[in-house]
Amino acid sequence: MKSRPQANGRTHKDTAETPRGGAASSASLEMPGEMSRDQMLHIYRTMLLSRRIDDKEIQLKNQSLIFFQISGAGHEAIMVAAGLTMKAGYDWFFPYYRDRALCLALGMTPLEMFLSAVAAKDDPNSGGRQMPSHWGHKKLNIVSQSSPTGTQCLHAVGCAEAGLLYGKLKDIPGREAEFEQDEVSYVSVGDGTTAEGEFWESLSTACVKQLPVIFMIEDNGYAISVPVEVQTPGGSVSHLVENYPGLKVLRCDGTDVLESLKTMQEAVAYCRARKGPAFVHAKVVRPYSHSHTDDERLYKTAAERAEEAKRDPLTRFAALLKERGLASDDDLLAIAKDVDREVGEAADTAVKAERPARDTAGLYVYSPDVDPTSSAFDSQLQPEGKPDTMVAGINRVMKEEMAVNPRIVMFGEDVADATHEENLSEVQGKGGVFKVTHGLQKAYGSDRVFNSPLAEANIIGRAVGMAVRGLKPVVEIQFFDYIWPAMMQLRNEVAMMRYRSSNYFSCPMVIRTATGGYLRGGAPYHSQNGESIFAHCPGIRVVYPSNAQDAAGLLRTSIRCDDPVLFLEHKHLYRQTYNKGEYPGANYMVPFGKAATKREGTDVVVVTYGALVQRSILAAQQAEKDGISAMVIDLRTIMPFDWDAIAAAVKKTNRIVIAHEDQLTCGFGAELAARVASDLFEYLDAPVRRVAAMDTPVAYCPDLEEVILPGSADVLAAIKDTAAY
Ligand SMILES: Cc1ncc(C[n+]2csc(CCOP(=O)(O)OP(=O)(O)O)c2C)c(N)n1
Ligand SMILES: [Mg+2]
Repeated sequence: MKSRPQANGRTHKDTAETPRGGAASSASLEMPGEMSRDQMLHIYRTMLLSRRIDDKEIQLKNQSLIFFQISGAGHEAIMVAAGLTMKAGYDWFFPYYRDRALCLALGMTPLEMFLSAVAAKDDPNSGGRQMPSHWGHKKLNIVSQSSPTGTQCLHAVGCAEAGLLYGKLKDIPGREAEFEQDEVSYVSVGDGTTAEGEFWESLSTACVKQLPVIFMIEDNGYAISVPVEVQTPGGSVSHLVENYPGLKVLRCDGTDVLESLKTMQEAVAYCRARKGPAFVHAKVVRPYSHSHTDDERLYKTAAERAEEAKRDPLTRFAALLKERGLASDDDLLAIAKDVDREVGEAADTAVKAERPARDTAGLYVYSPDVDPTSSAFDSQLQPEGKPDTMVAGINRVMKEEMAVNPRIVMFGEDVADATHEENLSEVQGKGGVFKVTHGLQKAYGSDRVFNSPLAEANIIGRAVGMAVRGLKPVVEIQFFDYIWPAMMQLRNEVAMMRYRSSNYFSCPMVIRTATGGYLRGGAPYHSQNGESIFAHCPGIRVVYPSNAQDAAGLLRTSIRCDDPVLFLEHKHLYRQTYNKGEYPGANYMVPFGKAATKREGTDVVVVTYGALVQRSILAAQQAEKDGISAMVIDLRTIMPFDWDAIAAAVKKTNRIVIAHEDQLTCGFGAELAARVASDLFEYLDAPVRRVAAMDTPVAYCPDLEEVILPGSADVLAAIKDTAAY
């Protein structure tokens, strides 16, 4: 196994020294009782460095030289212990904003922290895009941190799974460089964050799969002003998880350095030995209020605060060093002076550092390297066989792409043929509620195609953790109607990973989901559309095919491109005869943002996609009988959408109807109509018309469904009105 360089250029396997700004490295760390004086003083120095960086940041904030401050004060002992027992650039880290001392111990420098605080161009955390104390460092394996509490838990689980998968998936070229045999994933949360569902989802999967994840709970007793008993029944989260199978539950006073070290060594050893996940419940304090905008005197009494102050890890450790004769007051003063010098120099440098150029604001929403709208993704049809359904085309593309790309992993609810593999010799296999993934587990095994728990955030969050490590998750959300538990992951993690980390991290994946109505009985919760909601999330591509060949070509582009893609599969279109097609070939791709002209016409253009394509074609045929020549354009992808095709059609016909299945208000048609009105006003001879569903849920009764969803007759009426205007 290759050992990767640390931030300081050395490797973990050959260094016994301290990364700059950090303490003794894990390689040289003794059991707490046997540590040398130097090691003890290094630990003290790292803790003090962390505190003094916070102090300096508070000063800079008061001078309006930085724009946000949140401290790691009170958490330093357990954080240094975690940093010293784990290995930067070897283990994986999903910290939260209190983990400054962890990052220092791992090798992040004070300058790198101040560069983040001032929003400098060369900030390795985010290039000035994410708040300070939201850690990210490519070389150290600290994965870019967002702000929603708890989302990171599922990433750590997916990351740990990725490590194990790299160990098993022998066909992945160069996989040896992607993992370490005994690597561990670390994730930390506060006591309040343990109330989030994603925390529990991650714990479940870590235990189900016995993953090497360390869950670090930094319990300072408060979530801003809300005390722990509001979050946790009984007030102790570690008590609640004691019966989780395989989970090593450890508790410590996280303000006590030696106890913290001992606890972390036990946790890390357990995970390295592949015994399962570990849970460290560390009791800490929070002397600086929640953040610079909070004043804890508003909700904590003076007595409570005085009591907490006694547990300040820095004063405690200083006292211990003196008690053991390891340091005098003068020694500690000398360390403090040296720390202040280092902090002062780093802050001065950062304040003068270059900021990102204004014209870079739009960079890294999508991959700067792979452009799925380019001609590289435009290939010729090589049709073969008899016309087949959309579901068959999608299934075949996945089968072929999994053969070509051994990094693809597939999971979701019911996507496997059978979780009980031994049944597969006797049964046909499930392969999805719509059979879209049928046969893939049989073909590629249970490591690459498997069932997830019934938890949508779990699916997407784990996929993030895998994707940042270079696996390619192609996951399924069973019904679009149930995508909402994953919305936090989709909007705030999947969509933003690349942007917020300034392209240091990305999480390309494909999220397939069954959408749409016209099922006669789909009702409010099996009929939903909502592409406009995701078109409003910069960072995600939104694809919506209407026929078998496009679905195949667009899915291949989705898998081969380097961005997250929401791939909307219309349930009603899965098995229609009118949209069948011959299989378009094993390399067929359709570029994003390239519409298809389904019908030529000169009087009016219908711009549409999804299930409204066929309905619009029928309407156009009908209009022809009345002497109206209607053109029909299928957008095929919503984000990006083919503005050039729309503009050319409007310039030609001077009249436009926009037709989609989703509700009218704030549907994607609203965006298109606004754009046409603003950019093409002088070409229009009639108002822009929209055809869409009523602004209601889709009712179960087929008669009501027919009224609610737009049909051919609605499109025809709009064509006629527009043509006659
Ligand atoms: C999902 C979400 N909800 C609310 C917030 C606002 N918020 C930020 S930190 C915080 C409290 C977190 O408390 P805890 O987990 O105990 O961590 P601590 O700050 O005490 O270390 C809240 C409510 C957020 N960032 N994310
Ligand atoms: Mg807390």
